[in-house]
Amino acid sequence: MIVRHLKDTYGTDREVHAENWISRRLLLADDKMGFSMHETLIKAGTSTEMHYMNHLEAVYCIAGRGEIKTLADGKVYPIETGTIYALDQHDHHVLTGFEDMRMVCVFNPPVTGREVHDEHGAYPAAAAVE
Ligand code: 9YT
Repeated sequence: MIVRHLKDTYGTDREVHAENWISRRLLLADDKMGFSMHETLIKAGTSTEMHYMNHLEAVYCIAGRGEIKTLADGKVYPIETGTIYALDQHDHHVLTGFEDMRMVCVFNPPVTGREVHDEHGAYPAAAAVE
């Protein structure tokens, strides 16, 4: 069994800092669960364009407020504590935090922990498969 705490990621290579967010990777590919699970802090006042062409991602908001816009159709969905969104169509989107938002993110296939967003706001496929 694997037992970890969020604080075990602080200051380690499981904590990834980007301009608009901090991702703390609780479970990664080498944990062999078939998915990865992260807690991501979206910083207040930021908007981030993302397009995970190689992954499915579900995102559950446990604190804060914001919105997500799907770029294919221009629809905007409010996000508050208790909202989940699932990018089941690899949806190209923009995520905006009105406040700091704490999000629990699950990726299938799992990320390895080494990925950074490319110019499309995606993580590469090759690095995701171990
Ligand atoms: C919500 C979202 O997709 N933020 C970008 C970071 C990503 N969730 C990650 O790597 O944890």
